[in-house]
Amino acid sequence: MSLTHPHRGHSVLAVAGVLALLFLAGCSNGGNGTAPATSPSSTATGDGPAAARIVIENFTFSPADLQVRPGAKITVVNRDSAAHTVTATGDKTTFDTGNVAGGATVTFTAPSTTGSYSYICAIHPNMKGTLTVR
Ligand SMILES: [Cu+2]
Repeated sequence: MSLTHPHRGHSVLAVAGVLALLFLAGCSNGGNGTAPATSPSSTATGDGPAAARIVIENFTFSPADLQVRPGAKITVVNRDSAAHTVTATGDKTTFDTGNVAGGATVTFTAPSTTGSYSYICAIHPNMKGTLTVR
């Protein structure tokens, strides 16, 4: 009889230890799961320069009308195999990426003056887009 008491005591401690390990494992998993989810949403609520992006695919600018802050950095991703440009119509000095090779990514800086700027691809002038700075 006297041997059962210490045995019981160990069982209780063992169960408590397993529960503690499960609790700790659950905590670390929850932390890892929520951390990546919160960081993209916090950047998305920023001023938008990180999201300013023009994708060229199938000889089309997307989005056709991009809205950015003055002086925002704009990324241009060319998913076609052909080279393209993002060139402001009228005064080309407003912005002009020059040739963006197929598969290449470049950046340019949006004008610091608010307004609506039309642009084309200098190689394929039928490709049209609008950059709105506001
Ligand atoms: Cu083009």
